[in-house]
Amino acid sequence: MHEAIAGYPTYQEETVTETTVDYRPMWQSLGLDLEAHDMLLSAIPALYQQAYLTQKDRPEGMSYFDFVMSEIHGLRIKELQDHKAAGGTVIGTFCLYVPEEIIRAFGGVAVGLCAGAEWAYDKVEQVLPANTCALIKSFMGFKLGKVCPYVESADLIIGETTCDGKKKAYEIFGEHAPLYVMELPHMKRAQDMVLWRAELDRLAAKLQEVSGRPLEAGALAKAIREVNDKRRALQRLNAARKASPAPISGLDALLAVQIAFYDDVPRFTQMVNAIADELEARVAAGGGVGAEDAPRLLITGSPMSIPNWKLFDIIEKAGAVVVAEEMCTGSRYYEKLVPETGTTVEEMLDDIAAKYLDINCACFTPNQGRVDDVLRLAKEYEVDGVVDYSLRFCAPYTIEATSLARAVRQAGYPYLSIDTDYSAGDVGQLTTRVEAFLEMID
Ligand code: BJ8
Repeated sequence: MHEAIAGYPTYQEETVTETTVDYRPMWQSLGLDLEAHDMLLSAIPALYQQAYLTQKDRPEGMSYFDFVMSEIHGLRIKELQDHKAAGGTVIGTFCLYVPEEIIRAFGGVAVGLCAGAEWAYDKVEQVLPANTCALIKSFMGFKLGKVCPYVESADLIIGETTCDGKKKAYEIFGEHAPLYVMELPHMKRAQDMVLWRAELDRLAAKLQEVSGRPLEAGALAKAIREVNDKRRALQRLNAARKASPAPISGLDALLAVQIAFYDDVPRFTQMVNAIADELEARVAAGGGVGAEDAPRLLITGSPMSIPNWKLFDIIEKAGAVVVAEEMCTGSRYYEKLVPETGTTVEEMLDDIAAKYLDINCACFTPNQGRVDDVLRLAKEYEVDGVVDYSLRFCAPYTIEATSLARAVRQAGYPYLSIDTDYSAGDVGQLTTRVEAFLEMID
């Protein structure tokens, strides 16, 4: 059991199936379809149990994330309602390019809304082509099916012009929710930075309108520090994974980043630092997860949102350990920090603009930075192979797989390309492919 954390109840080793508070009135007041929501909530514990609670040698600190998962639609949503009642805002996002620091500086709580499960596809396919990527269909399904209390809590949802699928889906999504779209350039030249920097001013003006507050330098500096602290904690946790044996599974490391998108920032930072302490002690003692000679893999590609644990689960149940992720639910999220030297709002927005445009998403062209990052991480984490994961029908990542595969193979690493969605229908086939890949590595 962990020490009590300021502002959060002490908790026991609870499981994801235990609920002590009746949240139904809250869900009803948010307009959820309670019957459909019950079905969703009854499915997640089984998935979590199968993927997470069957793992051996988990760090003790992961019990915090077990608890957070058990309260994903409960206590955290209650906290968001309390925050709103106290005059704050809840701002939904779908992409790494939306700066959380600016949202926080306006008294907002940023919550990631990308979803990792198939939901209400019957409704979704009335408005989107069936051959749309699972991430887009999923967020649309959670909205149309009225099962996401995060979407329904949001005062504003911020979209962005990344891939064509998202961009066009937002036009439909915006008919159902308060949506604002940022224009993200697709190149990184000087003129693109000018456009992007102006977009941050537009975003600030929009958030000022929604929150009723001005943007103050002190609040922005504090938000930059807090979000940097969160990223630094994740850097520590992930640096420990360079050790062999790895002190934490890829599944658990993935969960930490997935939860980073919606948990309370200072509390999350504190708990991740506690896990990092534990991992560093484990490494010093030579302890770890998986077999001594387990193949070490790097995964790169499309983001994986809760509860999309499918590929990690298959890989780790097949005997390998994922030690690094070049993904938005991975290193792209925590590797780079905003400088803490800015003193004026203008300087800080310049720094934020530069940090965010430096993310290497396949929506950009050219995108050599992603290749460089994959090769650098492969070397730093001493991996035995690279798995390139694309969501089916995602043109940016599936097309970029060609040049990435060439670079990875030229650098001497075995490479496996996986193209899948959120369904369980291909688990058997993926398992066979992963096992064959691991045999080849051996
Ligand atoms: S910064 S990866 S979060 S855009 S998988 S919806 S690209 S068709 S998610 Fe992403 Fe931001 Fe980039 Fe990250 Fe389109 Fe592809 Fe679907 Fe995607």
